[in-house]
Amino acid sequence: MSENNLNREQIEAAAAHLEKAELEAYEVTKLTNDYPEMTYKDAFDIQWEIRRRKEARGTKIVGLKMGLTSWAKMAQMGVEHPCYGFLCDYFTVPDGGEIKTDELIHPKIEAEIAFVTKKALKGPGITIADVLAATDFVLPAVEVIDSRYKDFKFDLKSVIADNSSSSRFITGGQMQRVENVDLKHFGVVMEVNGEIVATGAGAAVLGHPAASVAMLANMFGERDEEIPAGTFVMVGAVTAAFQCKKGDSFSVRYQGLGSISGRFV
Ligand code: OOG
Ligand code: MG
Repeated sequence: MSENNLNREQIEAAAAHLEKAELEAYEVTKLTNDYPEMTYKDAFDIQWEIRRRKEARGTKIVGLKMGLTSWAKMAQMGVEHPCYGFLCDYFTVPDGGEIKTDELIHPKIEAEIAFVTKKALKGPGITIADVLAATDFVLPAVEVIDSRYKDFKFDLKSVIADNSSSSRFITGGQMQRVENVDLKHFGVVMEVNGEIVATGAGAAVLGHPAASVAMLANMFGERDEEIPAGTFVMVGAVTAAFQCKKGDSFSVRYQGLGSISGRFV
């Protein structure tokens, strides 16, 4: 992995700046405008510093996510490599629940699938097979992303520093053992206000959703971190994300895995 160009003070200042924008729901310019020299290592260090700040205040980390793992998402955002982020206790919204639009900037919803691990995974060298063997069960998830950047526009380093736009998520539907789901072929239908806005299949995520968890374990390995047993991991949106506004309701149906719904209030 690349080295740092930013010093510790700059990393802490950038983390405080982005976290404030998240907590108070306002837009900022993308971080590479402020720090053109920042490296990927700096970007990840800023994300991990945001995580450290939250944990120090008692926030619990309840899972991890991959982002930009489908061509639909990479094309939509103009970014050509996946990224990861962490999920906090206060990000959770119950299935069928309400998302408070005023707490967010310009939210979009994403249809995802999540893995729950039963064994630790640590790269390098983690494969789809390792992930399947380490998976307790899979279940549907909907992510609400909310980039802190103006007009939802960014580059890869900026989005990594901003915890990969993580904001809210819903999980529910039917859990399944991996051997009972055709992970590549299962279909997903996303509806907003009763109209279908996107459809997709599991294979849209890096060819196989488990490849996303493997990539996460390998990226974590570069920092000497592991994905602990019992971790909830969202693999990234199967389709392009869909922008929602106050009053919108949505429902995502997952072939053989039930559905998830919610409402922006
Ligand atoms: C980055 C996060 C993308 C996904 O599932 O692809 C993401 C973004 O598009 O803002 O969570
Ligand atoms: Mg996502």
